[in-house]
Amino acid sequence: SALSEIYALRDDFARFMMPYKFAIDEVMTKISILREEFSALHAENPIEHVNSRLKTTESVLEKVARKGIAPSYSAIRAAITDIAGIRVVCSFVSDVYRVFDALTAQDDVRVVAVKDYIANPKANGYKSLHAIIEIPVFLSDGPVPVTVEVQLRTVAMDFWASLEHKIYYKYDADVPAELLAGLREAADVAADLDGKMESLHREVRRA
Ligand code: 0O2
Repeated sequence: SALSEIYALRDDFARFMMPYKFAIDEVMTKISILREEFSALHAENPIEHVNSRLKTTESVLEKVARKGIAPSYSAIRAAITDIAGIRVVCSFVSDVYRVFDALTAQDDVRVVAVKDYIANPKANGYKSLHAIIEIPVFLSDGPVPVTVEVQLRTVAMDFWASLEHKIYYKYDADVPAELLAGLREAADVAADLDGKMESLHREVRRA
């Protein structure tokens, strides 16, 4: 019947999403191991907090429509690289690169693309280090490569990004010019704070 076909489609999509959930679990484990090991070896923890999110079906389909992606699983898999997303918030800018290096140096992690918005901030002031990685997920009938987007940033960058996100949504992308200028200014203040904290941290370590 038509109804059972619809249920079959739903189950099919759920099966498509499943490896992304497992990939999140795997990368979260990798990050907790790094976090615990850093704490044990160096008596300091470079990671403040970690969040993960699996894109909703709604949001995957909205992106398929918006970007004009062909409605096939292989096209969606290739074009939407942030179905599995992990955000790592670090204490200092140097920690961001330290965690990035430790994660991407692992044998089973393939780096697909890196966008360094810390070295090259976006026009609005957005800063973060984005890595699209691919890891194998071992299912009952063998391994499948799965893409995960990892965003690494400092607490100050995260603070800025969460406010910017709220403002952007509030104004439905039509943000007044003064507000945009204010946000860019705030991004510079956040970067100054990161610089200051990093140098204080270095002083404390020397003492
Ligand atoms: P959400 O709700 O976090 O998932 P694309 O992902 O293809 O649309 P692009 O340019 O290839 O876009 O990816 P990019 O630049 O790596 O950025 C993707 C994600 O980074 C966004 O996901 C945000 O999480 C974050 N991001 C990028 N730019 C900004 C920004 O200017 N402000 C804030 N607050 N976050 C940003 P989503 O899907 O937009 O949102």
